[in-house]
Amino acid sequence: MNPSDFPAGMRGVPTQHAGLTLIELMVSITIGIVLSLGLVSLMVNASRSLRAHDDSAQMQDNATTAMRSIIDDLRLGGFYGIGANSLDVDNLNSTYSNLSVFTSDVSNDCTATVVTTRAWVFDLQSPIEYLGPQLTAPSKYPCISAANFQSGNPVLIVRGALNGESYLSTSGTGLAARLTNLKTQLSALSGFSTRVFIQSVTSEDPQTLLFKGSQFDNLAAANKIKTMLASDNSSTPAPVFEYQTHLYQVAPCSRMTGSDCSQSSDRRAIPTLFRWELQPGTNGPQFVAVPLAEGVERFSVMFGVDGVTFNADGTIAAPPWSSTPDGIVDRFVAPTDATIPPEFWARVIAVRVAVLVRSPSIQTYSDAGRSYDLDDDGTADFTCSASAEGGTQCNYLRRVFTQVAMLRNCSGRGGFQGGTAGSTPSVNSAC
Ligand SMILES: [Ca+2]
Ligand SMILES: [Ca+2]
Repeated sequence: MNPSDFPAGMRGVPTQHAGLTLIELMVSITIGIVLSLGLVSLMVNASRSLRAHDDSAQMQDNATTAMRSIIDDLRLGGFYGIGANSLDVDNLNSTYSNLSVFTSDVSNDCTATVVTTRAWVFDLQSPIEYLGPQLTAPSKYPCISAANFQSGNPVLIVRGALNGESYLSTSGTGLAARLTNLKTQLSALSGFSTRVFIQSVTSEDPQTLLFKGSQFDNLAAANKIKTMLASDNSSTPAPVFEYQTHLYQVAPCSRMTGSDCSQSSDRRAIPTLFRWELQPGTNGPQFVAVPLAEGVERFSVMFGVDGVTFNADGTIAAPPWSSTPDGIVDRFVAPTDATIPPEFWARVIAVRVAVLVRSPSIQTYSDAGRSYDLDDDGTADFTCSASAEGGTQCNYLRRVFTQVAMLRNCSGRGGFQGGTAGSTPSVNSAC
């Protein structure tokens, strides 16, 4: 038979169906699995790296917020208006005794035992209070409960016209019209009646006036609102500033409820830098804790002093000091003395703030046993302990951020006024 005798489909090369052998099948499945694993691993890595990147950016943001707030406040610490003498204050020294001295008006005053004659938040003679550098518990400040305090941190308090915004009335003719205009500006602020304002001028005695918004009309009627120098314009009220007291502390959680900082559904167990501040309250201002920067585990404030004498062990020598300030920082210190002489603050011209920030989320990375040095003295200020926080304590990214700033405030110009209440403050006439 010729091949042409076969039907068309049966002609030529014998037919074989090209299927996969078992070996080929196994090889292709293996390749497929390897490729899939590679892809999954790539995606996981990309996701991890994205999260680490997000965390890193958030850490930077939190560090910047923390350092900027502290430095800005220290720059304005002790600034009470355009006058110079904060030691004699209307409303506080009973010079004008028919007005409240605020001792009973402040909610949660964080009263410290050093102040007996006035609300602690109005201790104008102490523009800065510092307790540190690494406290176990801030028992001096009863508003901070032990549960709400992350040990190993200092407490920093700054007082003054801290937002720096002034209210000045020059429109209208005559004092009465300008006072009306001033009141209009101030009363536009929410909670005006229980906000606290400060005003000071060198031409009056006492130079400084501290008042609640609700007292404005009575003070104006009694001719107690400070006016500018007579040679300038006695019919112009002196600029008014909002008075603030800020207290910085680190808490183990991002939200405080009462005295409890333990973790619950609405509270994150992430260390957070809090700033207590005066807010309008019911009868007067209330001192409340506001979360400022999450992830801040430790902060350190070192004061750059000029012309302070130290003992051999590094403690501050008893004043008076023989060294003369020359405008150049001699050294940065974080005093451990419970009582810092008031003269010390008059010699602070710079500040070095450092924060140890941890990432918001848990990472695969572990820094168990790694140490962090905030004040750059070669001694660890924080070492990660793997056993803490259910064993997750070391699974965070951590970084120390540092910023140094000169203080162009009263101190930078030659001396803070003030000191601790009851002591003789160091007042520099150039300030
Ligand atoms: Ca010096
Ligand atoms: Ca250290």
